[in-house]
Amino acid sequence: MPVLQPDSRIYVAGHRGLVGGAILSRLQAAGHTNLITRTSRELDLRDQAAVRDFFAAERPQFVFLAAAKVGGILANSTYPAQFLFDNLMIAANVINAAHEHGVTKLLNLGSSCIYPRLAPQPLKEEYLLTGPLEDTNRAYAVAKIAAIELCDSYRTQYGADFISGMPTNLYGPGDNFDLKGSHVLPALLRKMIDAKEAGAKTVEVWGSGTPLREFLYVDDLADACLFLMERVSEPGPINIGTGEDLTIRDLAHLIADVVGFQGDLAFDASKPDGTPRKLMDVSRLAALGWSAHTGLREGLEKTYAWYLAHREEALTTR
Ligand code: GFB
Repeated sequence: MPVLQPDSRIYVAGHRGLVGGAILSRLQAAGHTNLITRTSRELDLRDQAAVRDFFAAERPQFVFLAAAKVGGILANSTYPAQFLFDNLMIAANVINAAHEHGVTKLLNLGSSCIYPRLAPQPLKEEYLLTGPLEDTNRAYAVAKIAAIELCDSYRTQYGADFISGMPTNLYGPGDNFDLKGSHVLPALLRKMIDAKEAGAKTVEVWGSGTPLREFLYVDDLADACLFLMERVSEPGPINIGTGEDLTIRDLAHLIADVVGFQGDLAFDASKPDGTPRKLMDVSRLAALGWSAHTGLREGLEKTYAWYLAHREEALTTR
């Protein structure tokens, strides 16, 4: 199994995003000095020729594929063409260039929304492609499933050591706090902070509040990514989560408690609920020796503190 050396040439694709940023920090903290990054302005990963040239020039040995067009339920349902096209192109270009330029190992990152909408819970890896997907993120999910298939096909045909980690819903410092594009956790955190500061009496929560979601703190994910890179070499998705979920209503109450917002919640039934539940079965990763360690309240408190300290950056970089 290839091991990351302090001077290994490691490319983190998507280092400006929530996931890539956490992976980069984790690698720096572990003493890795030969880290390769490009902003999307410097390198458009949808551009095949540019990606090929980049790999030819930089010759990375390890690749963390954390670059993606991502967003919450509204962004996914409003821009399906972009979510499908951008993510297909990014995955195809990076995975193919990694093969052509002899990358030792690549970790492709996906999402729990790859599993069928009504799959049994918790979601086992083998449920992939056993039923219809959730409508609100079908385009994104199809691109992420294609990326897993690419990794597996390059493994089958060429012996490439490309693996796929599937994180549950993520959150943490560096998240997207734009209310139209963000996921539920940063959205509610921001709305409650704003409401508390403005003395508002209610905060709007989309949907019915009954869907269940699982949340993983992004530094735990970064830790899992390094673990997978060094210990796992097998086809198919590998779930990364906490194994615990809660309703959106309970999440809203927990965030209100952390923030100190004492008003009411107003549920907006005109907004979609999305999939009723997507709890990861994390027994495979647990059997390999990894489990999450940041509790939801602790992670929320850290994210809240980060947001307060970096509000301008959080609201202007997107
Ligand atoms: O996090 P979220 O946008 O995405 O929404 P998904 C989760 C749930 O929270 C839905 C509700 O039931 C939303 O209706 N919700 C309540 C809110 N208030 C809000 C709010 O203010 N903002 C948002 N965004 N939601 C995404 C997929 O699904 O999850 C992606 O679209 C990806 O493809 C990602 O898989 C992890 O969990 O429903």
